[in-house]
Amino acid sequence: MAGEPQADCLFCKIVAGDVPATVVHETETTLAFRDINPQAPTHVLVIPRAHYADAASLAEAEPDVAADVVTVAGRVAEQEGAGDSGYRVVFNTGAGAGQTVFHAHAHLLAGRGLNWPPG
Ligand code: D5M
Repeated sequence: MAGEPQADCLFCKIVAGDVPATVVHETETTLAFRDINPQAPTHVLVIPRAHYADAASLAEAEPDVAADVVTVAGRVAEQEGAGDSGYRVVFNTGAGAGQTVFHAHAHLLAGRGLNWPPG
C-alpha cells in the first residue's frame, strides 16, 4: 500500500533503525541524516518516514509531508550555519537524473560555492 515500509528499501531500513545513520534532525514525519558520500561540507538527506518512490509521488499523496521535508531542509541548513550563505535542495527523480535510492529524499547541500547549472 502507498506509504507503507518496503522490505527491500534502504531508507525504510534506516527509518526502522535496522541500518545505522548519522541522524541530525527528526520529526514525526521526517528523518534527516548525513549522506554517506558527501558532495559538500554539509550534505544531509531529508526523507519522509513513509515510503514513496520519489518526491512527486510523495507530494501527490501526502502534500503536508512533502512540505515538512522542505521545511526540515531549511531548518537543518540553519542548524548547519548555512542560513545566510545559502544552500541547495535537490530531488533527483529517475535513474536518468541520478536517483539511485527509490525512497523520496531531498539532498541538502551547503558549505561551499554551488555552481549553476548543476552537472
Ligand atoms: O541519492 C541517494 C544518496 O543516498 C546518495 O547520495 C548516497 C546516499 N546513501 C546511500 N546509502 C546510504 C546510507 N547507508 N547512509 C547515508 N546515505 C546513503 P540519489 O539521489 O538516489 O542518488
